[in-house]
Amino acid sequence: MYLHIDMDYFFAQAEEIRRPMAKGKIIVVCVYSGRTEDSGVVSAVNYIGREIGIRAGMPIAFAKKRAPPADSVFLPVDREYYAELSFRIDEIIRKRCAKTVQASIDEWNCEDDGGEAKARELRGEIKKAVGLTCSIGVAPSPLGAKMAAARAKPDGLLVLDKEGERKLIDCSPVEKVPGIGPKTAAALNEVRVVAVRDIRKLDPVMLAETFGKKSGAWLHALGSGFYGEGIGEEKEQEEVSRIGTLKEKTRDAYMVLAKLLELEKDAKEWLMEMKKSYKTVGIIFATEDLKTHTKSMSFRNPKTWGEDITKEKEALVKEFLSENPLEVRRVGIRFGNFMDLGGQTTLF
Ligand code: DCP
Ligand code: CA
Repeated sequence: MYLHIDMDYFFAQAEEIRRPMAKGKIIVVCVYSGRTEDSGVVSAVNYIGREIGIRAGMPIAFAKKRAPPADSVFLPVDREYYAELSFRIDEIIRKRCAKTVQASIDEWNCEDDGGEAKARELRGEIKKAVGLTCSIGVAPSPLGAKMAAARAKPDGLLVLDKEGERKLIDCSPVEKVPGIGPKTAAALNEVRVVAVRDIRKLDPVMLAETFGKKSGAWLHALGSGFYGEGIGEEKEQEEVSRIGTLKEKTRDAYMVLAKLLELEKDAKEWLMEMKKSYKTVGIIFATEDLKTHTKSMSFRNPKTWGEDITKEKEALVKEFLSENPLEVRRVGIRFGNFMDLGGQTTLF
């Protein structure tokens, strides 16, 4: 059996438990861009907030229009705190499930014979040790488990046997299936495929022609009730980046480079801790029109965190400024294409 564990309204619940006063209020966790007081987007919202239509991804100003000020709390994201909670939850799960893959900051996939009893134990232990609720799906396939967890939300548990899993997936609208993106869903809707079971009437050759061989075959299998197995391997982090907002919009290369130096120090600390060297460096620019651009370059030989890359950064910044006439609002630095020190490439 597979278990899928998904924390409920994770960032917002994390804020709730360290602010007992906010219990019962609408909690909106925000990524402030710093441009004006309310510019930025909603990152997470609790279920009371969702009842009045506040959603992740929505501009903060929209959310404020819906939320009565006396009953709501708007907070900035505190990623380190959430990462710390995530780490503690990860430990609890790994102690009880040998085969575990963390799928995101607040989701885990496990292969475990404990089924329902194991899921109850996990929900209890996580609540007791960390104070957070989660929802768990248990099913014969990883996809079924994930969809069962979504159905069980919030603070729920749904256990499916083969037949229950088939029913849930068959009846699900295609856009609700993890792995089917909005474009694929729209294309399927166009040929009157609304629920997963409708995919069965499509010709597999046509599916392969429209969506490519791999996705076409996957869709055909999905429609026919084959959901695949295995929770895969854990992915290594492939890059590290740090992004920050400039004190003011600027086109001054030295203002940009000063901010980059600060961000670079932080990113390089991570490289040092993880004992990685890198072969590519990229500079990210967010211009006043809210577009993001990246300039990057690769080194023939891997660089360690101790090596100076001032010249390269300067060249990238100047190149960008000469090509783009707009002012820069935010900048970032990204290191990628890692090698473990010792020369072994960790990727590919
Ligand atoms: N997140 C974000 N921006 C998004 C979506 C999510 O910053 N557009 C962050 C905040 C979420 C966390 O990732 O708390 C986990 O994402 P989920 O999609 O699992 O959403 P929640 O945990 O908030 O809610 P749910 O109870 O529906 O799982
Ligand atoms: Ca979640």
